[in-house]
Parts: sequence; structure tokens; C-alpha cells
Amino acid sequence: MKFVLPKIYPITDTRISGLSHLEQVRRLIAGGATLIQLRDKSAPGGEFYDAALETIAYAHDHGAKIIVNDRADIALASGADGVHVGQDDLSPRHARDLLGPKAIIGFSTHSPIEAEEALVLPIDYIAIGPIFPTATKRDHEPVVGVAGVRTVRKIVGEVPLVAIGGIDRQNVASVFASGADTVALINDLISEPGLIERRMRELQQA
Ligand code: TZP
Ligand code: MG
Repeated sequence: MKFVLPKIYPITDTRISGLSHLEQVRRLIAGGATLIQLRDKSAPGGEFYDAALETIAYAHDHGAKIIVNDRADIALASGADGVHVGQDDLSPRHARDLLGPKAIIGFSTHSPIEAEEALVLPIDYIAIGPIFPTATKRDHEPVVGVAGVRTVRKIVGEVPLVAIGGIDRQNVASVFASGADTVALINDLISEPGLIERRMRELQQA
């Protein structure tokens, strides 16, 4: 059966949470997460690989999947469930060649045009964003708003659509109402380390 994305797709960040990837993953899984992306823009490759390895072991023991951000090489070496690549990373075609048919491959887009171009790629979901302004991603592309989600939903048809950027407990319902299948979040979910499990539960009920 084709992989179905959960509604809430958490992304880790060691700086924002002040916690290791593993500790974030533990708390997110305790709150009900089944798919988590590891994102680390500053760790050296070897460190990110070690973090991926221990996190994947824990996640797999608890029935959850791990997607590695940016680095198809680390996804392959660590036995991750997939990779999430951006416009400037190793292309989805090359990632698919490396990781094989069973891997989950996600691809970032930032406009209706990029989303349309993504339709021919060997990917499992299209991400669109940022939806709202966010301080998490430096120099981010212009926000597309919920109107952008609506436009991209029409373009991509049945392809799973992940919305990202500035999403929180207050605006999440508007993002789903605009056609997103899934929302990916960092700040609202993990910025208060003591509340990660609770936030994960709250978001799933939103
Ligand atoms: N790509 C587009 S916006 C963004 C990424 C990785 C950051 C999302 O983080 P937050 O804190 O949920 O806005
Ligand atoms: Mg990237």
C-alpha cells in the first residue's frame, strides 16, 4: 500500500529546542508522531549521521519513520525511511536512484510554478512554503499564504501536499481548510522543550 502521510509532520531543530535530535524524537513520539524529519543545518556530516543512526533505531522500535533533511547520502548510510530535498539539493531523481523505490522522497517548492514542475519527479509528496512568515528559515522565499496552498492543491491534484512555514496551533485549521494534507512544523511544536509532547497532542486534535 502507498505510504499515507500523517496530518502532523514534526521537524527537529537542536538550536530551537535545545535538545538532541534523539530527545526531540522521543518526546514527539510520546505525543503521537509517526513521521519525523531530522533537520540540521549546522552539524558536521559525521555528527548528523550519528544522530540519525540513534534516532532511527529508537523511532523504528516505536513504530515511527524518520526522514533526513537535505542529505540523501546520510539517509542512505543511516537506513532512514527517506529524504526531504530542496530545490538546490541533490535532485529527487538522483535521490531516488540512490535510495531505491521504497524510500519516501519529499521535495520543497515555493510557488505554483515549482509545484507544477515537481509533478514529473519521482517523489512521494510535494511541500509548499513558506505559508506564513517564519524566523526559523533564514532568507526564506516570499510567503505564499493560504491562497497559495489553495492554488497549489488544484495544480497537484491527488499528490500528497505538505504545507510548511510559520504554521502554529492558531492558524493550522486554515491551512488544512485550504487543501493541505499535512502540516510540517518546527517552532510551535518544539520551542518549549517541556511541552513538546503536549503540543504534539494539541496539534493532532486541531
Ligand atoms: N522551509 C520553509 S519554511 C521552513 C522550512 C524548513 C521553516 C519552518 O519552520 P517553522 O518554525 O514551523 O516556521
Ligand atoms: Mg534543503
